[in-house]
Amino acid sequence: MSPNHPDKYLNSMACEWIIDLGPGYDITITFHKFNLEMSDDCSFDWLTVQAGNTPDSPEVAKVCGDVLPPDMTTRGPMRIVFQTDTDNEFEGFHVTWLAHGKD
Ligand SMILES: [Ca+2]
Repeated sequence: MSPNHPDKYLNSMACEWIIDLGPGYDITITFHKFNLEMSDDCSFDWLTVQAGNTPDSPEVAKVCGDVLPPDMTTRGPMRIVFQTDTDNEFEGFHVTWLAHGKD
């Protein structure tokens, strides 16, 4: 969940979540609520999902606005980053995750 959800998130935040159960697991996230400041290139407030556990991991998606994103799955660990700019706060997001063994 974004900080303060379901109340508004704060300005100038950078949050990171790493879901890492080791290489034997895939991770799927499901969005239940999603409302971030909208911009064409998601440069104001945004959430990114990366396949891996480091800042250099490949990006799966970068999302903003108020359209509920689809489920997303990574093979192995997932890194989620939420960043906001200096004005216009919204209610943020609520995400749950599941791990699946590869067997
Ligand atoms: Ca903002």
